[in-house]
Amino acid sequence: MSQSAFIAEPFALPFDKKTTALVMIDMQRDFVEPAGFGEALGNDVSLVRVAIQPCKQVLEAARKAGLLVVHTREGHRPDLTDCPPAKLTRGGKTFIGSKGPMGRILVRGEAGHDLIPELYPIAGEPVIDKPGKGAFYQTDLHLILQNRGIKTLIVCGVTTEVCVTTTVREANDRGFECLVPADCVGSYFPEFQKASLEMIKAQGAIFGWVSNASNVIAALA
Ligand code: TIU
Repeated sequence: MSQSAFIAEPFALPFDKKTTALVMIDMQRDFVEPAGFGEALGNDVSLVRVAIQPCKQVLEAARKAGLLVVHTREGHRPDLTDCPPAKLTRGGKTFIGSKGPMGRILVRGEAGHDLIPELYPIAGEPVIDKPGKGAFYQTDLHLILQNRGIKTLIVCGVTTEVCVTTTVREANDRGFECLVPADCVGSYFPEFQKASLEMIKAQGAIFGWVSNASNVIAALA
């Protein structure tokens, strides 16, 4: 047994490397680089870019420790048939599917939809294409985790209050224990970042644990 524990709040989280996976949420050019969906919505992407280096360090530690690594991408079919009409128009404007400097926004196969080079998947790491905010909705993520006997998830990525916590809340309902390293998740809104992290660990870890990159790296070493 390789049972160990992550230093975390509100208390330490025991884990086994064999049953732990790293889930990297939507670290796509459309959210993290200028001129993508994030910026089209009126956000400053520099606020989420601070998570890139800590994510890279955790990704490298997870690979070295032999963890299952899963990446997700939010996006849609080129004909947008999988995009709900209510999602197509935000703030009265149409962004998804429209042409931007990195191709059609949030459309699969376009440059902006791709994962950022700093965190690019390597062979053997599943990439989950998801049409929604949560990584389980209309995807085979649960099946992939279940087939590998995964019990614990380290969840990183963007944005903290949207796709990260939607995924963590549902993962908790599905029986997974979720650890969120605070410096490995990013938000365009500092106040949402703070509140989202507090919500996860409140009430005795109501739907997860919060830690940081250095604690995760130390526990995986
Ligand atoms: N807008 C925003 O904060 N996030 C998203 O639209 N998607 C993800 O969080 N990936």
